[in-house]
Amino acid sequence: MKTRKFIMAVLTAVILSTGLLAQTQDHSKMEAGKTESIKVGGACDMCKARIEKAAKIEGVTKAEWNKETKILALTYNPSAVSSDEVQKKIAAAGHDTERFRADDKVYDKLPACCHYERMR
Ligand SMILES: [Cu+2]
Repeated sequence: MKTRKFIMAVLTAVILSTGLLAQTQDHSKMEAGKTESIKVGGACDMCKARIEKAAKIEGVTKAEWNKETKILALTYNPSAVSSDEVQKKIAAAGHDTERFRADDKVYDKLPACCHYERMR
């Protein structure tokens, strides 16, 4: 009888933990995802690397900038970070975004190949 009780206890524990796990996964899925397309000024592959590096702050799960369209595909957790915060970081790295203009001093220091057409 003791063994049977033990087995029941183990089974209950397994079922409970599976349930908890499933919940956690759903939860993270819900929080993982706001995706936005943001226009960011840039010119070359060095810009791409710089923009994406600057955008990848905490709460950002994906940042991919397209050299041709100048669009940054940004996926982030809205409860951890805002689009503005990310855009400020990008502007601080020398790249104009839809909402923030990069500091001229920072822009001037970029390599010549990175001197894109200013957006604002
Ligand atoms: Cu560049």
